[in-house]
Amino acid sequence: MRTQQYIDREEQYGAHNYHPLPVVLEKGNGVFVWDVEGKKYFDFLSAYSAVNQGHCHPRLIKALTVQASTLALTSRAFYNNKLGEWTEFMTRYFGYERMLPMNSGAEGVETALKLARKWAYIIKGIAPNHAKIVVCNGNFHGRTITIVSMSSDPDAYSDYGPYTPGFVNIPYNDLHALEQALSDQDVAAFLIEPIQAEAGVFVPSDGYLKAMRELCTQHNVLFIADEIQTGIGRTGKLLACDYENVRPDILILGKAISGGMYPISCVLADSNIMLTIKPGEHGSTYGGNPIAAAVAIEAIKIVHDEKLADNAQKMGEIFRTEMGKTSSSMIEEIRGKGLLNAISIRPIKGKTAWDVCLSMKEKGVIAKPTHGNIIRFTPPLIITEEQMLDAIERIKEAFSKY
Ligand code: IF1
Repeated sequence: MRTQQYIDREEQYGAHNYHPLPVVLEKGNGVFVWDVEGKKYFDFLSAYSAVNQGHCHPRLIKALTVQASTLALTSRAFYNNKLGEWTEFMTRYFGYERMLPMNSGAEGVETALKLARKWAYIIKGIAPNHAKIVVCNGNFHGRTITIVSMSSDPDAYSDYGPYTPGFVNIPYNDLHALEQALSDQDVAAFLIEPIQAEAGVFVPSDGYLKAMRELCTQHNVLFIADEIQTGIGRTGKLLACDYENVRPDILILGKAISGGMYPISCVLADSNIMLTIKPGEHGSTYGGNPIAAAVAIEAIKIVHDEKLADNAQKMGEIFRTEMGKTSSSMIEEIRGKGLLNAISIRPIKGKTAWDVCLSMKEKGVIAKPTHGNIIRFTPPLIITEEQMLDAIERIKEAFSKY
């Protein structure tokens, strides 16, 4: 079958909740993916930063297949021999007392919201059902109805009401607005992405994370960091919060904690927060299953052993420097940290970011625009300098058409 036949079949039988680039992938290895016609591409999306370790990493395949052949799922009605190993590994690695495992990033975010509210009523003493959580305009934390209730993007929340109450929106990267919001005694937590990826890779001002951490501490408000996309080496450090040495009270991880091999998310916190949820008050059928434990331990070990954060730092510098030399008048701004980068596109003669992505595809690099005119460039963190320079040449050729 040819590409169009695959696309037509999916159009006919599937839901239409995405508008994918017209490429049908069937194989992945490292930084490369191949389509059904055998064409090879650099993957510059990495499944939205889930495939940091590269496609089909042999160590992840081994961890997945060995565990899947041994014991796949027990549910949490019983103990299993892998979850304790995983919780000990993760809490030691990230410096927290406890971990709660879930599956999707959105489930991790929902878990963090529930912990913040439990803590608000049981520990901080906020009146029942009065807890508020401050979030930023431009946020993206997932797709559940409660999470889109926080969103400022009509595409995310339109026609999904009635919305979950208890959220206060403030501008991103605005300390004065945060200070004002935190003067409300009913605020339980401040939830933020250390870099707003979906919004278009907006990096806050130097010092913002440190200052907001101090404001939260002063006001006895929990700082919740959503590092589902920025974490696990993507920005050139293990966590984006590490750039300013700030420690979230609740840390949410997902995506690359399994290297794209299995849906896994988790929440890390200390006992005074984590133990506000008692037995039977939260859970999930697959949360904390043995396969997730085996894969997630290996995925973090790979990031450590292969020094992927350092590589992301170096390759990201090369990307921003080399792309900065491109003369294309479509390039408005190049921004990012590590290998979480974006280029905002000035439409020219009706040509948009989408057209640039189609041209890049023809040159053997696949990426996708976000919010119309921004192209995100997030290759796997294993990319070598030679591969990065090769991909940059192809990207420049795609831009040179305009
Ligand atoms: C889609 C966006 C990226 C996330 C952050 C939580 C989640 C995500 C910071 C939820 C997920 C994914 C979802 C996917 C596309 C992608 C995305 F464009 F939607 F916003 F990456 F920027 N926090 N992001 O980025 O995790 O439940 O998906 O596992 O929904 O289209 P999830």
